[in-house]
Amino acid sequence: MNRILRVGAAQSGPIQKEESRKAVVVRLLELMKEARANGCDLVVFTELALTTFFPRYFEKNRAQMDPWFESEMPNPTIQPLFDYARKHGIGFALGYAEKTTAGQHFNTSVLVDPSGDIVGKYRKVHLPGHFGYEPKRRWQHLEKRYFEPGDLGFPVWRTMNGIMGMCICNDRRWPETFRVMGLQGVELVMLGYNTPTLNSMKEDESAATRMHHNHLCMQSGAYQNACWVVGTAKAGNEDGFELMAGSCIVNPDGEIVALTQTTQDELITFDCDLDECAFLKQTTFDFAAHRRIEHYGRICSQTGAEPPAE
Ligand code: CDT
Repeated sequence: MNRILRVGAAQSGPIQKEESRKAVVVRLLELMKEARANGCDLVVFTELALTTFFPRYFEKNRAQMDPWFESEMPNPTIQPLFDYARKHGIGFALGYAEKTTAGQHFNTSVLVDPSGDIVGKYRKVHLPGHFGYEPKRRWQHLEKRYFEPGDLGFPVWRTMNGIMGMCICNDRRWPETFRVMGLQGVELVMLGYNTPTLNSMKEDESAATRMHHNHLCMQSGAYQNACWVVGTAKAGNEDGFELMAGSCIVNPDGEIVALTQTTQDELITFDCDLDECAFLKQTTFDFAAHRRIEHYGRICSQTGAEPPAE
């Protein structure tokens, strides 16, 4: 059986604060239509794909932020995306802000299969930023205020002829994210990101260095776990704040094989052969043969660095 999956990374350009979910879904549908015209089997949308990146706004009363969240998925506004996917047999991954019936808030992504069913859900584990207002920052990044850390771990799912995983934005910077999925045989990891072009705390860090970090972690995650990685940005100027683009598809050798060229809504595609994961999984990264877990205890017993005494 051929396991070539034509994958689209559907980058979003900026979404302004006033832009309605309905208007955003029209944009996402346009990308989905382009993906269909290009023969895609699977489309990866970005993190918090339905709204502006609202964690940049400080709100003392956090309940006031609830309008940014979805309490159902799908819901009538988002349904057209599910309907289109089902009608044309295209799977997709979509990031959104989730409010549960118990009142919990997560930064979430769902994986929808080509029959339009949600087959996977992931809740962002590594929440960057801070909880309170921090005037020393050039802008705020309040994910720790508005979300709880994900409670689902890093599951993978057998669907679309492969083993699929998801993570979200800051998760890509942590090798543990990819390794936990690698240990479940993951073949394709999908992620969306909203990453400021510059550093709010370090004025002399260049946009090029930050783009290097962006790609470095996805390329190393792909290579070290012998899997495809699809990283989809929300890019451009939201409300005066620049988000980087650089959406890409990375092969299991860690090479970027498709890359966006703009900071707007833009689709890139690639035929990802899931069988290409096998060689590295069976040789250099044959985990069963080569990993030395007797030396990895600190990874799971210690959070912060503990340098030796001076
Ligand atoms: N959305 C997200 O996770 N963004 C972070 C930027 C953090 S800056 C405080 C990222 O790692 O790209």
